Amino acid sequence: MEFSQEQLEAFYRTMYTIRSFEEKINDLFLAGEIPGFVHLYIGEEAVATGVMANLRKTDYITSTHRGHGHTIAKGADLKRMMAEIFGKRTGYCRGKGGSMHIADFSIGMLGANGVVGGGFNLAVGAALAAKLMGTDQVAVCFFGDGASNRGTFHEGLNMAAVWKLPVVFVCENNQYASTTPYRTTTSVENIADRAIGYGIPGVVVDGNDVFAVYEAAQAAVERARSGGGPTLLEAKTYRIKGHFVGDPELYRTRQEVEEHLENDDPLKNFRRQVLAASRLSERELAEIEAQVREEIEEAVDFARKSPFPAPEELFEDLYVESGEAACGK
Ligand SMILES: Cc1ncc(C[n+]2csc(CCOP(=O)(O)OP(=O)(O)O)c2C)c(N)n1
Ligand SMILES: [Mg+2]
Repeated sequence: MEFSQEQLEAFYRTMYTIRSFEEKINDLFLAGEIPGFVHLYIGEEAVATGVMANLRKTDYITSTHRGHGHTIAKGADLKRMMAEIFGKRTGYCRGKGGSMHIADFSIGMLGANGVVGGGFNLAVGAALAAKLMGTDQVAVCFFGDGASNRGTFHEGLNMAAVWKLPVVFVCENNQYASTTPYRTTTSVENIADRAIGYGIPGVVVDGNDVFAVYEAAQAAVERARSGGGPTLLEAKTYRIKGHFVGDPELYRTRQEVEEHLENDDPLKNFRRQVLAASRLSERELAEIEAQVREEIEEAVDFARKSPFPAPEELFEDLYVESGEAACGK
């Protein structure tokens, strides 16, 4: 394991932050404190963590309806995220966007997206801008197995390949698109196999292993940054929770979920590996966990104490003025 102590701690801190932030969201949603709809990323933490550890603050990402993990790993403020999910005025979109619209342009986070497959052309556009302006920024597009069957996937990959744009397409294959197993809707064994059709590299990686994701993403990001063009990276992972909080999950058995929990939980995998290699101790891991839990409690407290937007703010921030962004100000 050639990772530094600092890197190992950072991996665990990010994965644990995503996990506990979302466990909290799950409980608060069930307690009726959170309005709207929430889709949890629990089980997929190694993907966002391993990819984002290769990015700079100025690099771009596009996200999905399941976007909390991407947003946290890109370095967003937990208080503003929590407040937005609560629908409060201090949130990223002043409480008018909720879970599926969190964006923070100041850290290159171009937005969660309620439109499945809505991120492809945003990422391609951001990468085109970077190329035209001669910066060495990279854009990473996160999307699901279901989104890979939308037309925007094919349009985005083709254009990025033809113009050799600095994009990394990261498919989070969590086995399901809502209630539908990906094998019943997808024409290929691996979504990464579709890269052949666009003349770009297609790579399959174990999405439950943060080290494997980090290494695969490193190669793809370097290739994009150095002018080599796009890569399609498929991270095989598993959605441990329902499609949304409240999903009755009639399309899979409890036994299937339990098996994945035992064998494929990225946090458990990480702990097993670092403890076996004596790289981090139980005590060091517990210290990180305690710090993270405190931060999350502070975020919940901040969100609870924040006001809701006033009715007269309803029509504010609907239109962008002078090129200024409405979200992520
Ligand atoms: C264009 C569009 N079609 C359908 C939906 C409804 N929908 C929301 S999530 C989802 C499944 C997406 O599956 P996948 O891309 O695998 O992402 P996952 O939920 O597994 O993370 C669907 C069909 C939508 N939001 N947008
Ligand atoms: Mg999916």
